Amino acid sequence: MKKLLIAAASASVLFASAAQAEKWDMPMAYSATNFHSEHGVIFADKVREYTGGKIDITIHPGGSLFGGGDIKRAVQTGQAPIGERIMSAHANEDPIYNWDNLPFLATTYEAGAKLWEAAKGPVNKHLNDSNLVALYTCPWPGQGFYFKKEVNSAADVAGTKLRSYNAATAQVIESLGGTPVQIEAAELTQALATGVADGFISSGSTGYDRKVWEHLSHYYKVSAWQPRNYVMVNKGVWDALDADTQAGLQKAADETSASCAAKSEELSAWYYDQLEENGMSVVDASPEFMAELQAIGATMQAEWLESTGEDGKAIMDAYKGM
Ligand code: PCA
Repeated sequence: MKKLLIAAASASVLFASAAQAEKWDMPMAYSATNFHSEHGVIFADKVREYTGGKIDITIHPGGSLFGGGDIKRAVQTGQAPIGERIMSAHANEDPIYNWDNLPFLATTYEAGAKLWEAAKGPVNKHLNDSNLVALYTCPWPGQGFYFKKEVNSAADVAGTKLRSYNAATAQVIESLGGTPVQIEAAELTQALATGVADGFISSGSTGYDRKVWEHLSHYYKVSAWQPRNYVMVNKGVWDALDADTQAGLQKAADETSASCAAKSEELSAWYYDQLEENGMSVVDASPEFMAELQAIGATMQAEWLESTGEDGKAIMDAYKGM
């Protein structure tokens, strides 16, 4: 009888803990070995720890569960409770999300962190209105240009097909006289191999992940902005959590955010070295090309302020006042 009681008691404990654990699938868009995805794994481990096992997240990197372009909708509609996406890819729906893709507004990690501090409030308001809650953001290294040839000015870019990853990169490419082709990082190697694109805008990180030295020869650092990926939760799912679980998730998110940003900064020069070691020329852009890009950046900043009204102005004023 005693044995039976013990068995029954332990079965009910088991049942109780299994019933408490919520299993969350988390789609991510970039390679499993990329530091963003590796931090997704770190985040999931921390969440298990800080929620006492209540939330059990499984990471699905490389667009394997939902392609990059589908992740926001999947989380908004509750098909996935949580997911990661480059935030500025939402700018085709709402220009506010372009806050971190304005060329030459914030070009260092320090400036990028300040800009997010300034942008956080208004951006979170827009996300909440879309049924999303941002848990953490993490910057990519500075953005530069990949080509198959030497490029010294916009005249050399004219007529080339360049891969874009959001509305802002498409605008930069068009302003340079090139033709933008929107392609997910996961499909980039294929696009370069088949001639769908002859180059692209990105950090050293994505060039390294996609081994683009097999198809391209030149990288111009420029480093004009540092777009951020972010991890979002469906707002209904978030609101249904008790306060302790929310606090555990947020603590995991805050720690992951800090370590992911530090890793991004630490790796930025290493990526350049890897591109060089694999035969690419990695250099600063010519003064002429830089001046052309700066003019494009100034136009994009002015247009963004116009299209985002009060919220954009609040972000810009807060940033400039820091
Ligand atoms: N890599 C991502 C976005 C920014 C970056 O550095 C990409 O190219 O898709």
